Amino acid sequence: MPTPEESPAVADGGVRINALNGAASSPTRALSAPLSAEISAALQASPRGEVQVKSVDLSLPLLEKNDILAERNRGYFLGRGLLALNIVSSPGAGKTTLLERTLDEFGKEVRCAVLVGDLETDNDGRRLNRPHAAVAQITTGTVCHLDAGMIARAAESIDLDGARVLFIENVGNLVCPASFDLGEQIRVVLLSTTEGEDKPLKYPPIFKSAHLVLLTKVDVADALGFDRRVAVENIRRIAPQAEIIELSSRSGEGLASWYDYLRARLPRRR
Ligand SMILES: Nc1nc2c(ncn2[C@@H]2O[C@H](COP(=O)(O)OP(=O)(O)OP(=O)(O)O)[C@@H](O)[C@H]2O)c(=O)[nH]1
Ligand SMILES: [Mg+2]
Repeated sequence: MPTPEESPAVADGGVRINALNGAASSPTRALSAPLSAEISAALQASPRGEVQVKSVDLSLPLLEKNDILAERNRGYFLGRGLLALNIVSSPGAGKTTLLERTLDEFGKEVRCAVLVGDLETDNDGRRLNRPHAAVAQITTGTVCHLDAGMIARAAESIDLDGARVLFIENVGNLVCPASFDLGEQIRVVLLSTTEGEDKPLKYPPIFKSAHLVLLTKVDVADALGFDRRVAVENIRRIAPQAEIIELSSRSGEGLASWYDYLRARLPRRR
């Protein structure tokens, strides 16, 4: 039996983090260190876990604990020159398949790391395990989304040196992840042809929060009678702010545009 110190998995309230590849040699606790005494005390005193961070005349919004941790993550990622993407979709829309192919192609040119969340199993973490990319699996137990605290601990568990892109594959769910900022710079929402053209209309919050919408599995659109034009119209109606790329991880259609999108957003090297 490994002692808790030897075990790569970190348990906390049912959430487990397992660095499958590229484990950090000495986790720094740079991200998951306790919040300042002042903020912790204010969060504890607040029945809804909120803190008013500044003076009234600035009318700053109330920040919830997740937002505070997400801002810390964002600063950390930016400070390291890392492009962090939060990849969300309903179950089975093709997140892991896209990341597998992205690691095999784009990942050979630009060093990437992956954090992947699921309620149970490390199947996706294993699928994404490559010698050239650090990967950690987060199993959330009953929680239907990742949060900024989980990301902080998982990011510390792997060696991010040299990485320029951090892909975060969220738990497959089109509702819960919408309200949890992870500290990403880019939120990517997948809509697959197997789900139907109307999903942006039925689940608007997640699409409204997207920087990029990927219409996936276009190789089977015709066979399914899926109307790509209608789907794109629905996305534009709900999420006019988002860029849209139509792609297939199977045929390779559209992947060059996805890689160009990533390349164009890489932070400058420090
Ligand atoms: N035809 C086709 N099938 C695809 C494509 N991408 C993924 N699939 C299939 O869709 C199924 C689900 O793909 P995953 O990549 O596991 O989906 P996911 O979004 O990671 O699923 P969860 O992590 O469970 O939410 C698998 O059977 C894939 O082979 C694609 O571009 N075309
Ligand atoms: Mg997956």
